[in-house]
Amino acid sequence: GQVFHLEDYKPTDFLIPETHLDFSLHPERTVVKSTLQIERRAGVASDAPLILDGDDLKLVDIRLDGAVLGDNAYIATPDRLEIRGLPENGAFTLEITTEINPTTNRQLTGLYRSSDVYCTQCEAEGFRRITYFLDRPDMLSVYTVRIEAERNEAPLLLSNGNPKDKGKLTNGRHFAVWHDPHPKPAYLFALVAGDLGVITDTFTTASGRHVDLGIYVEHGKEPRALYAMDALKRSMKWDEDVFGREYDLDVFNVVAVSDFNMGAMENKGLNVFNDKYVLADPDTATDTDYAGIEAVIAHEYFHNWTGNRITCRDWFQLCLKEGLTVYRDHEFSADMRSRAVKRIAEVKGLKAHQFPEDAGPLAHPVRPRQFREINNFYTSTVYEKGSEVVRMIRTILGPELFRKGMDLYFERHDGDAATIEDFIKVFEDASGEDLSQFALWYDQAGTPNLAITYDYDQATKTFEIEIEQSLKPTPGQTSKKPMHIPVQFALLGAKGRELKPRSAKGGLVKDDVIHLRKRKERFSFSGIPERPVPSLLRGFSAPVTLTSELTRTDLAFLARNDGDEVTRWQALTQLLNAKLTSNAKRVRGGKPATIENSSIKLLGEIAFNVTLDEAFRALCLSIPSESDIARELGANIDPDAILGSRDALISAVAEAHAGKFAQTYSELARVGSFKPDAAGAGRRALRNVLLDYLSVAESSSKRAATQFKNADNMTDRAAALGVLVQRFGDSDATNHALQAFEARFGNDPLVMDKWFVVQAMQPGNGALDKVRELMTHKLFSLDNPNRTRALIGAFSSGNQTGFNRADGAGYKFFAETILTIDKKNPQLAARLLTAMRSWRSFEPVRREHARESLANIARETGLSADVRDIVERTLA
Ligand code: HT7
Ligand code: ZN
Repeated sequence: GQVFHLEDYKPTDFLIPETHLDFSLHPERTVVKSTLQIERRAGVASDAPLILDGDDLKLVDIRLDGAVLGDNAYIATPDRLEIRGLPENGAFTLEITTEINPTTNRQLTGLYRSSDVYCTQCEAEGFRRITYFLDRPDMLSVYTVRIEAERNEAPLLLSNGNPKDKGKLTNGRHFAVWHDPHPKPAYLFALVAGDLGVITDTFTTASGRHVDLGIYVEHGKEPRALYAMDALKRSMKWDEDVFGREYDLDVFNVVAVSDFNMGAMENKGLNVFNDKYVLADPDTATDTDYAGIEAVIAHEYFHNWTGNRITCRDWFQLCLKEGLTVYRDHEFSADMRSRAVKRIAEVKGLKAHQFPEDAGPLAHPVRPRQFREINNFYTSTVYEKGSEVVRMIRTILGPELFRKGMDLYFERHDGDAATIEDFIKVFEDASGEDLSQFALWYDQAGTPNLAITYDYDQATKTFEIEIEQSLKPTPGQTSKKPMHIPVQFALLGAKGRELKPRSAKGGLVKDDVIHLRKRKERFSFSGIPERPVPSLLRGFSAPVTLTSELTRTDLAFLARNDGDEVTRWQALTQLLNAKLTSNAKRVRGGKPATIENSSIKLLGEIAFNVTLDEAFRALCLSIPSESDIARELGANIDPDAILGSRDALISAVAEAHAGKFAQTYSELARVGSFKPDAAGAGRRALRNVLLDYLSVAESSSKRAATQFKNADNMTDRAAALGVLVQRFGDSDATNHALQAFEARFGNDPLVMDKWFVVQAMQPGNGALDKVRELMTHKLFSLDNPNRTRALIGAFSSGNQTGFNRADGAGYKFFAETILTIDKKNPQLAARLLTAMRSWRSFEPVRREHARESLANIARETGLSADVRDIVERTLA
């Protein structure tokens, strides 16, 4: 396939200042008439052809300035429309009519149908599946859209911008006209038509603009959209308060659909959502679901400024809108909930998803410089590491200069299709700082490691920290330059008291931030009265790994005393990981795991420390997952040995503290009625980790079965079901609970996804047959991304032992399934396949099975560009 390069960027020869679209909707034969006002750019030769993008299109009619074009004036293929002999003066009107079939469109890009609702997904290159166009993000146009459809089939007709007109037609049809005054790229175009229920509300902006809000969902599900509406209003207010950004249209609509490739889409004034990120009530949604809805509603809303008003010049700049918008939604959630707990969750997510991406064959820079398939670059690196890069700018400049830079960005680039260079420049201009070295974060792939050594001199009361940064080669990048890495820190004395240095020498230190800029640097702090324990990378101030000389005693000290919860949690995790990895090696070598009392004692202290936030205690008590341990090991991974090591630690902790765990578990039950707030979620999280420990200590499914039966909310119900399946496999208690869940929620596919996930995660060799069996369940379908992710995605990326079977049967099944999915939905297939990116880290037997299954996929002739790109890079 073709490779696209950042260096090759060239502006278009033509502009399309105005776009009129006229849709005549029909399930199989939708007719789209597009009327484009086109202008040749100054300086472009008058004989330059106009070449428009298409994808799988059927051209019905084409006219230039009202006259039908002769056959030799243009060349049309399904993927391209080329027109020559354009008017000398370079300004003309082009009318293009295409016919498309939304019903057979199972890729879920372009115009498709989801449960009889017509909807669109145009990012990144879906608009070209609707009509021929200059389908690239720097082609901004003002859109007017007329939609016509059967009144019965589609009483609701929505598009971007403000409603302008509507009316009845003959033959049971009707129409609506929408106008969006803000010029936008085609990827932000949206249309929704169908029969949906709605909840409405209003928001008045700081300057007094009255905005009508609507959230559209399947009839009967309206009450489940109330939380999303609340989150939307809070997001609108927060963006005004924190970034000074107001909404700019008369309406803001959100539509939930059940077939969607990703989480949601920020189309101007008409966000389209995966219903998973809209629908919630206590009975059907967990605390995690509520937090996800709040975050995604905010994320898509925040795109209105970071993405829509200021968009990307080209797709290489994707992190310009995604990294920044993730940063903004993280900050929003931190303000809505507990900041420290939110930050730890982000760090866990980054380490679980982005670090392995950066360490494997799919590693790429936050701003890639080349791609074959842009859909494969909606990655954790672009999104989450992209957000970390923005956070580091704030850490380096401080909050005031960061805000000044953001204000300048909005002022200078409103209405632009911008680049990362533009973004960095506003912060340089606002602060006077040189960020050229910092900009390497956008270009160099891989996770830097900081190797740290310390030296304390009692005589001079001086503490020295030496840091050496290193970055391993990644695909296409063999040598790396030193980066500017902000390391937030404190020096802790007895009981965690912060010791303030009298002065700092050596490398640059400003306030509580060490600015590491050389490959190796020494930082020397004077006036330190006692040997301190350094608390480094506070707040996880940079996406790096640390290798430090801290002893187990130092780590335990930090886990007990650090005033920064992130480093506190990090120290505990490091202690546990050391044990878990060494035990995994022992178990693989046929030796029993060993656990020392100090870790058990430490975990107990945290569990029962009522001065700590319950959510934080829950995070600390959640032993690193099997994939966390695998990542720490890095090579020669044996998932069965890892499970053995992990279970040994859980059993030891559970047995040591069973009595007090039981007491705390009971105390936490008195929480009153369900509220999806941070405090309630924290209590439930703690209680549910304790449920797992207690079930292990008591060797009984009774407690989990009782919690399952009595739960008045989905968080507690799903957690109990998880414990039953994970700990008590095919027991009567487990089967009984699974049947009860199905009997109650069997008509609600979104809720049943939890039932698919929990079974796909059942540890051990039995999971594969279970997954095969569940694929025949009446609710299961490979056509639906949520179902597919729930079963195939959870199995392949969440079930370490079940998927990575030593006999390779998990990989073989997965490869076959990927090929089936690829024929329907290449984006989904490619994304699922990334579950195999760390195949080289396994022990030799599994590694060989994995390689063989990947090679089988690669050998297939009819592969999509999406899957071919992933499989070839994974094997390279
Ligand atoms: N900007 C949106 C990305 C997206 C997407 C990309 C490719 C294919 C389908 C898609 N659906 C949504 C989502 C976001 O980051 O807000
Ligand atoms: Zn986004």
